[in-house]
Amino acid sequence: MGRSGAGKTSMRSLIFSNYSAHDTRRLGATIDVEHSTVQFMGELSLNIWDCGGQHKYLENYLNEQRENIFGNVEVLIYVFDLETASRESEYQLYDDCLQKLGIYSKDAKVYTLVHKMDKVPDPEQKEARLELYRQALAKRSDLFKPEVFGTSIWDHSLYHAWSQIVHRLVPNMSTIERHLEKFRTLTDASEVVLFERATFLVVCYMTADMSITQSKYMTVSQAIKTYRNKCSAAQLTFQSFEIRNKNYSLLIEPFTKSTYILVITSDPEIEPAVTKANVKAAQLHFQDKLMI
Ligand SMILES: Nc1nc2c(ncn2[C@@H]2O[C@H](COP(=O)(O)OP(=O)(O)OP(=O)(O)O)[C@@H](O)[C@H]2O)c(=O)[nH]1
Ligand SMILES: [Mg+2]
Repeated sequence: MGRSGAGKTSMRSLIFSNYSAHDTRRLGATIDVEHSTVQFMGELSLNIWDCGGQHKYLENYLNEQRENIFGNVEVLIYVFDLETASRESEYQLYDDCLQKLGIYSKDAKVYTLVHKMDKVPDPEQKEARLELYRQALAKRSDLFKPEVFGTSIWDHSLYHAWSQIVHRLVPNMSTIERHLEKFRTLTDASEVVLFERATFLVVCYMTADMSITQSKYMTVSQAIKTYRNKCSAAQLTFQSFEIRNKNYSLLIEPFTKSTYILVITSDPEIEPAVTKANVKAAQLHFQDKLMI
């Protein structure tokens, strides 16, 4: 949800339909609501409602269609355009949406994305602008405690936000995390990451170094997705990826039906062939036992 031109269809197309950031310039305004269903992590079906943000549609969502639009919502993603002409009217619309959500889906989770952050190149100013939104939004939504992310289709910030969103939707996440950590320790890997196959969003990661944060892997998501699009434009298929130097070896391989795995080992004694054999050995376990 969000005003026309905020970037809703662009982000959906980047994450779920292999668009590049450049391709989004061709998108027209969304007419009414565009429904799509994507399979995610095996059994999970995501029903995405991309609600066109032109005034006439917004009026309709908040009035005649309110129960249809705001009923049975699991997650509402509200997209603010950083460059909006009138922040007050934007906040008003946001309040109206959350008020309807409070009536029809009070258990929904709300994420607010302050989008087009690339328009503010200076990192300090970026953070200051985001903080303004955080403070304003914290005052407004007492029923929902929205998480606020700064995003842009031009960098990995969009992958960061969407990975957080879908992470919460995968039902058996804690079991997957436990098994991944076991795999990591058994194979002496320093870092292991699972990516969803189609979107390349980070599903979960395990690392020996607790100071590593998820954003490190978002750059990998963005890079691989971009590289994979380039491969398919050249009618080639991306298979796997390997780097080896004196400090570490890194491997990205297809893993289960719905995931890719990234394994980093820092022990020079461990040959990449051994890591590959370990990945193969774990494949069936993750696929059959965890159904992913
Ligand atoms: N600079 C910049 N432009 C963006 C970004 N995301 C989207 N855009 C541009 O914003 C324009 C509008 O994007 P859309 O995705 O069609 O907007 P929308 O929210 O779906 O609009 P409606 O369908 O009318 O509600 C497009 O030209 C995109 O290329 C971003 O992160 N940064
Ligand atoms: Mg749209």
